[in-house]
Amino acid sequence: MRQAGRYQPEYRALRRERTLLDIVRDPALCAQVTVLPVRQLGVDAAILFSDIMVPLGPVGIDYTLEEHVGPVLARPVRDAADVRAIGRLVPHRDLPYVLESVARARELLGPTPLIAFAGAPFTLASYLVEGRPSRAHLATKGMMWERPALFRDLMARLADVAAAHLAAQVEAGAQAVQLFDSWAGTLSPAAYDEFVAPAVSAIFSALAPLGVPRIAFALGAGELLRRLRDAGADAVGVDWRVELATAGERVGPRTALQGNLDPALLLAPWSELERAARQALDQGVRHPGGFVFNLGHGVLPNTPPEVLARLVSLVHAYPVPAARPAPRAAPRAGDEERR
Ligand code: 1CP
Repeated sequence: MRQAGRYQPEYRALRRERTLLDIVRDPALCAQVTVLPVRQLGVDAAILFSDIMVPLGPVGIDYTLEEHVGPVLARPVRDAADVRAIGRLVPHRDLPYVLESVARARELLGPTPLIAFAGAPFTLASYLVEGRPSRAHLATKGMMWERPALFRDLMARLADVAAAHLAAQVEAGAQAVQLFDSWAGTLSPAAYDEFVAPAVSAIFSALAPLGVPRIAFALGAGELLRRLRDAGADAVGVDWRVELATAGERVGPRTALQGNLDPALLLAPWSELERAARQALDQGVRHPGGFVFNLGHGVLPNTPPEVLARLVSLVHAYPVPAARPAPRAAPRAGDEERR
């Protein structure tokens, strides 16, 4: 989830001098910002400091990240000419600073893994078509229903951008990828299947040969968990609207779970936070597909960093039951002779 950000006094101080995109374009600084939460909180992995909009500038989208708002476009993507103007991403040419940041962060992190991320096609499309953050995504859904072929073209172009961006980050050293489909939960399952799942599958298929874990996160998308698995996710992010035990039943034993603490609990009395964290751990560690303790969405800006650090210690102190021996693999041809 978002690990670096406004809850950190150091980040706020840095942002008084530099914009978010200044930080992203300065690999030495970006690597430091990426590593800071690992050093301060003791979390077990870093996520590269960036934003889902970063690969869209080079493919022709003119946007700004507005203070306290988010991505705002100079001109929303509304018609066929706008969609066709979205080009292909060539990461080594277009985003050399991101690849350099990955390499530098890896050097600073030592054995701690680095997660690369990208925005998923529907979530990116919602910023592009609405032109700014939106709750109802009406213009985006409007394009989907009124101009389905155009919308599918948009999804396919954004899938190409995300796949190229993620693959290049893995080649530069990232050890896992996370696809953020923050707004897919606003879709009906039928609309997701028809318009979005093919694009998400294309991304995960393109990444399969790289052999890194592929994590899919969608907010408010309990009904989509199985679909994220079917699109090729090795792990699914779960938010607090679905219990981890239920999420585990939905995805089955071969897909890992990640989540699912409500970030608002970090502002609650410690006893409440502890109770909810233990409940997540109790359920998560029983899931045979594996479990990554995490928040159900990004850290809220008014979160006290020391509460996050205390939560990390609680998770690390939790007694994880010894892994059950893996079921015996079926004998393979040739096993008999070797015995
Ligand atoms: O270090 C890290 O943890 C990486 C931080 C990170 C991530 C994972 C940032 C920096 N952005 C993102 C991804 C991102 N960006 C998502 C997907 C994850 C999620 O659902 O939270 C989304 C939807 C965005 C778009 C975006 N960028 C918003 C949300 C707007 C909305 O629709 O509500 C905002 C506010 C931004 C700006 C931004 N990006 C990142 C930060 C820390 C900030 C805010 C603070 C700042 O401007 O410095």
